[in-house]
Amino acid sequence: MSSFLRPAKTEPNTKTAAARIPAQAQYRPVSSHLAIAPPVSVVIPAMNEAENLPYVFKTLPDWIHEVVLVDGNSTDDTVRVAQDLRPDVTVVKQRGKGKGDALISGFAACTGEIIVMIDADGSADGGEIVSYVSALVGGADFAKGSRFANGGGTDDMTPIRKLGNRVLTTLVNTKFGARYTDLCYGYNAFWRHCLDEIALDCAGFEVETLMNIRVVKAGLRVQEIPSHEYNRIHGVSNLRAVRDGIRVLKVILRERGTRKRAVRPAMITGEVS
Ligand SMILES: Nc1nc2c(ncn2[C@@H]2O[C@H](COP(=O)(O)OP(=O)(O)OP(=O)(O)O)[C@@H](O)[C@H]2O)c(=O)[nH]1
Ligand SMILES: [Mg+2]
Repeated sequence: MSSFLRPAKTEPNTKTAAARIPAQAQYRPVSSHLAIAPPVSVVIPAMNEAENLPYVFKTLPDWIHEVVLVDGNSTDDTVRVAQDLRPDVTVVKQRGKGKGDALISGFAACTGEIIVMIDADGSADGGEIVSYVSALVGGADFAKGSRFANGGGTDDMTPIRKLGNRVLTTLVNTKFGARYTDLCYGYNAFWRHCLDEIALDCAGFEVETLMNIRVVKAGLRVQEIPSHEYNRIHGVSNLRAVRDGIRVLKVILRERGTRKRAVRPAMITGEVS
């Protein structure tokens, strides 16, 4: 049997995620339990993560289409280690500064239909990618990781960060009519068409918040995926709770609270907005 399968024919309803996939897309089997998957690009922002990359790359499924590593002008061996581990890795040299700037550059370099964003510090398990992809193939536009949905968890967050995240999550839910359980989390996946609808324009750690707000405002279908965040393996966090919390708050206050609701063809189990 060919390892490439054509997607099943869908009704010509442009509101469904499946209807937005190019007809010529070629799908690869994932496992005996999940038949097909569109090409999946994994974007990894990395700044001085050479010691962590072996752990991260080891967890990535072998059926992904490509890995795009966005190097934040690392002064260690981040790029060389990535290329040694995976000779086919696409390395993007970041021009500006910050995680948001890195992700925007990385997304632009992706050639897959589905884009997964995952940190390089060893806190995320690439084995969860199949859950994200399943949600997207099942009809969601945006699969959003959550450490606080049933089945999720975190070893990494301090009580003060949990409190800050909860307050900011509540603020976004109230202002934008979302039902998120986790706002500031870097493990998410989406169909590439989402990029046109959310037009990202931020530089720092507020990027996830901006994405989460704009997907709701655009009326996209969001499904939360329970995810476990492990401790960073080596090195120290680049996040500063107060500085970056204020940046997140500014984004929330700056974005208008009006929502453009799309007509939905069907409800999805676990849908949150
Ligand atoms: N390319 C690039 N990557 C960055 C930049 N800032 C952070 N990153 C990466 O973004 C990911 C998340 O950054 P972390 O410093 O772990 O911050 P965090 O995960 O939000 O915070 P912790 O939970 O404390 O680890 C890591 O893979 C970093 O290497 C940057 O300016 N450029
Ligand atoms: Mg981290």
